[in-house]
Amino acid sequence: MTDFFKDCPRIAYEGPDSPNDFAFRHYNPDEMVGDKSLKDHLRFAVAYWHSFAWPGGDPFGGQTFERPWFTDDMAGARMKADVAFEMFEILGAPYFCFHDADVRPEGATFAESEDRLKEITDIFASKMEATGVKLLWGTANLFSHRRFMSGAATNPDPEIYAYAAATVKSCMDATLALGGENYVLWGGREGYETLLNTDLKRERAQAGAFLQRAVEYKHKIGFKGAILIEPKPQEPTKHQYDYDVATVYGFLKEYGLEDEVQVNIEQGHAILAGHSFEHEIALASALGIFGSIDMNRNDYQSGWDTDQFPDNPREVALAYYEILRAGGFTTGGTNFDAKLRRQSLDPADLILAHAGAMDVCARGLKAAAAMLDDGGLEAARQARYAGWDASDIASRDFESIHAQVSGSGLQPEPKSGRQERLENYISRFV
Ligand code: 3MF
Ligand code: MG
Repeated sequence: MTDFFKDCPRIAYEGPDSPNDFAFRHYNPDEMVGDKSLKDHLRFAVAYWHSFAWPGGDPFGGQTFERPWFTDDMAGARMKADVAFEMFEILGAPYFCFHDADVRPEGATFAESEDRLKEITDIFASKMEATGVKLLWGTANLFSHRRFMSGAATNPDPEIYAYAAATVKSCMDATLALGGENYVLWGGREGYETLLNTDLKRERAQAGAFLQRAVEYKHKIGFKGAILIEPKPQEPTKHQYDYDVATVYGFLKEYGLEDEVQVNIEQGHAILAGHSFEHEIALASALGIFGSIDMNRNDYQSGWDTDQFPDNPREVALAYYEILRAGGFTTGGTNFDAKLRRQSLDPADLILAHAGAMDVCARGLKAAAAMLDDGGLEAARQARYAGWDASDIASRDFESIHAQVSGSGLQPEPKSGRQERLENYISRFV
């Protein structure tokens, strides 16, 4: 037991009127919504990197957080694991997610880094056993170290591709060993800064080969979880190859992977791509590649990836509406890929940020379930397309349609899309 969270009690559900900061007002994990508890609907995960590894820097200044485990040695990594699991328990968070680089200091060689990862994986395994906390997904950090500055799979140097492939193998092994339910590939620096030095066609082919090899390896070791790509349009590189859900789908089709790989959709990345979160979720589910979400918003004015905790129940409700409409999560869940503001120094800030976010998500999910149950949006949508139910027009050729239209004096009348009425409908539930 560390004393890091000594002033933070375990968070329990106390109902919407509780004045206690350290309480859930809307997230009652055991509350049934339809045939599942809120805990099983939402499948919350804490992101190890932002909560325990990020020092609080921004482009104008470095570390603001002083954490006793920021020592860059294995003693620090072990203390970090202790604190992380203490936080999971305070929150009652059922899952966590991590990159290799979040949990162990970099070794002098690949082999040393991997040994260190194995040591921490063993520690995680016993803590998971003791607490019941599970791994939503594992992943490899293929973007922070300088070796990856020009990309990992898409690097102009095949030795970097090799280093990245070996790293993904070791992280998939760790994810399998911990019973992880997904494995995520975010294309950290898979993109380019300038076409002047870039062979775009070759780099895309490298990324395709890399993903095919990752899928092969997953099957070889019997990993039953989903492989998820996380789209993002830019930042860190100017042009990221995994721009958005539609782009990723085209890429998966090109490499024959559309039945093998799904997407982890982040709200902030959707915003950066000029989409709403619910658009990206709805598109992924329409294409059959919806997997999981990173539930963290961006600042709407700055245009940066600010990774903030969700605070808007209406926005969240529209996202969960699309998820519930698609049948809910299977292997996926709600990962808070969110960080504190750099002035939020207190250990309690970490707890309260997550507790508040869990409450916002619970409100959103309950509103979404109530809307789906009420059926108002689905009825309006069905009515809008009702003409198609009895129409064979899309299977007919243009000449026969032309003959019919020109001969019949057809004068179609436009009908209202009723957007404001539907927006008012949403307000009844949120
Ligand atoms: C960057 C992200 C990433 C991914 C993570 C998964 C560092 O904008 O969202 O967080 O979620 O790397 O591999
Ligand atoms: Mg993310």
